[in-house]
Amino acid sequence: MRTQVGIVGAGPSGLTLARLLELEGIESVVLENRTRDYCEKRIRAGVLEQGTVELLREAGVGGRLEREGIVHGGIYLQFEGERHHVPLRELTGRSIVIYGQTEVVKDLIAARLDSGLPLLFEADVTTVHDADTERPRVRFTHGGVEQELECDVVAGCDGFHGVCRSAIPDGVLRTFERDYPFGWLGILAEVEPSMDELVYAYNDRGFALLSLRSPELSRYYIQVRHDEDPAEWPDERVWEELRLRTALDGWMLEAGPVLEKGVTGMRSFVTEPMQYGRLFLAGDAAHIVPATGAKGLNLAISDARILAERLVEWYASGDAAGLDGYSAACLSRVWRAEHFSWWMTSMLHTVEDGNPFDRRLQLSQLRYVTSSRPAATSLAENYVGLTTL
Ligand code: FAS
Ligand code: PHB
Repeated sequence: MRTQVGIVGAGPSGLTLARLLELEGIESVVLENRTRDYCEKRIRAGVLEQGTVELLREAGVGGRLEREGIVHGGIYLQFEGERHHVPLRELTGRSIVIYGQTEVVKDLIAARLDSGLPLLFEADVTTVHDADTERPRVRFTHGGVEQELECDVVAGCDGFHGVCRSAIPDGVLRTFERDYPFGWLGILAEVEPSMDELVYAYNDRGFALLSLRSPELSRYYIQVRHDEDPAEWPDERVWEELRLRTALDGWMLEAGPVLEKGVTGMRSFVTEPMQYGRLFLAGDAAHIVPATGAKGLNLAISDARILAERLVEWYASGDAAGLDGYSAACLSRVWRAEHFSWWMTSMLHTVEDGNPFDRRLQLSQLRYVTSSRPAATSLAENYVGLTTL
């Protein structure tokens, strides 16, 4: 089998890249080791930056997003019994759209299949060979048969646990990481959201986040230990803890049937460079951010946009300068998102047996960012996504 661009992974980065290349007449094959159903049901992100929405619309996959996406002009930071509005649109002229990653993936898969272009599910990539030659090759098994895809270029869009990053020889990559002593227990509940916009709550008991997926579906999180067992959190306990952490005079969180529950770890991770020869890493394969800043999905799609632009330029002109600069072009945005995600996480999460000095710093930061317009603007422009970097 042969193609121009071999894409490993049918998550947001791989599917967006495939779509953008298709629009420019560049061939690709997408290899995904899970089933379509698994990919479409994997609950992850929920917040799209305005730039992400515009890209999906321009790529011709934004129809349902336009109809069903919920536009928000702000978020709330809650602490010391008060809920403070951060007016994102007023401060930056930009807003966010609430639209689940599951829906983005469904729309991109549907477009790919409608185009009749190759997207192989249950195709497990085992290795990437000769990435430092002009004929890199991807080995995978599909239907129990060992196969090989010869490409001009391989896009490693296979997430943090994929195989593409490890195809780069030792000594080439530098990794930078930070683990956090906590994670998030998230629930998807069949109940009308109890708030009009997202609420990030700082509380002595731990962080809580109130988000949503639709007017009928709420998406709520509480900070837990990084190795917490969801089995220790029956629904009643989750609702009680959510209420304790987000209590407000005259307001009550409405409970409802829990459809899904899971614990997500928190990690900051970057690998540099994001390329080796003809292998280019995009999305979680190259970087991970704690979800507090709502950046992971948006970064993945941003990488895909940058890689697509440079591949189009290379195929059109033969000039590899753009491709050679892919990693540097991504990393400035990646590190900005890493810092913002770390900053939001550090400001909002309590540490068990933490130093009281640190808690005073957190409260001071929260009071400052909700009382100073320049400080609130800085948070807002990072949250809605920086247009220039
Ligand atoms: P993905 O991990 O989405 O996709 C990689 C794909 O490659 C997967 O489909 C995988 O099956 C496939 N693959 C892996 N190995 C392969 C192999 N060997 N062969 C073939 N295919 C292979 N971000 C936010 O902004 N907000 C959130 O609330 C949020 N919550 C998250 C919760 C969880 C549990 C996780 C894990 C992540 C969360 N994220 C969140 C981050 C998440 O949205 C990622 O940033 C986003 O999925 C990145 O997209 P991709 O880079 O495409 O990687
Ligand atoms: C979500 O809706 O899943 C969500 C929203 C904002 C975040 C993280 C997750 O910061």
